[in-house]
Amino acid sequence: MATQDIYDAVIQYNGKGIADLVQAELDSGTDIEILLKQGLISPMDKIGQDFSEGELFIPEMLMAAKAMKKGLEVLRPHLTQTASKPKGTVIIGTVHGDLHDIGKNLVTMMLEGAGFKVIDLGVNVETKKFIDATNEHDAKIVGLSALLTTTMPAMEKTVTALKKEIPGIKIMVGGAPVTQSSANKIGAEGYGEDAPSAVKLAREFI
Ligand code: B1M
Repeated sequence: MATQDIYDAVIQYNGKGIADLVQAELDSGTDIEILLKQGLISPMDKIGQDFSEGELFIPEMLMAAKAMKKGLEVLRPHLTQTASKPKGTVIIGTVHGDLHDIGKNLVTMMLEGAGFKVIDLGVNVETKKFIDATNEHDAKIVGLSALLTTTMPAMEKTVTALKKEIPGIKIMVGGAPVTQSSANKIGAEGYGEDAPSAVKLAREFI
């Protein structure tokens, strides 16, 4: 199974070889979703597990993330290409205090592929920046990502402020520690378990 080679490249922090492996797998006709899940997302779970168990540390986690991102870049044109007219604007970012961006980048690519214009504010984004960007671009949807349990309060703070400042705004949230129930609790309109469900939600909002 060639997706196994991609998995191994991430686990072995092989940022140099991964682009060629992903390209070869694409050329062989493997479904992008399978390639993404088995080759690129699944090893990050293993990396996280090994980190929790003290078997590897931040530098290794960072190297794996870099390798994964290089693989994702090869998929970018395939995920973002769209023939449809812009469906609306989505403001997206990782909440304040949180530096994880791989999942958010993936959601961004898939939203673009589905025809949305996405303004990506990056990581560690303050509430005010979300509000200002939403007003500036007259966006109707905001997407918030959080990967740490410790940054979920920042997510709640941003949701509360956005709803107060911009009545009618639709907010979707996602990231490993976020659940449907926590999304409901903080007042977000939608919870995306993964990037395709974020796209589904954005379509429903429009
Ligand atoms: Co960090 N980290 N990390 N980390 N890291 C996790 C999240 C952790 C679970 C690892 C672990 O302990 N098992 C753990 C959090 C524990 C917790 O809070 N419960 C953790 C920790 C503790 C930390 C530090 C605190 C470590 C330290 O310093 N002691 C530190 C925090 C830094 C900070 O943010 N302030 C830290 C740092 C880092 C790196 C910088 C080294 C690196 C990030 C690099 C980068 O993003 N550029 C990193 C990494 C790589 C991880 C793991 C291993 C992988 C994350 C990832 O990219 N996954 C992660 C373990 C894990 O998640 N299993 C871990 C792949 C990605 C495609 O999945 O982001 O979940 P994900 O996105 C998915 C869905 O969640 C969803 O769709 C995506 C695609 O399907 N989704 C959305 C995400 N956002 C969405 C938004 C939506 C909808 C869906 O709508 C808007």
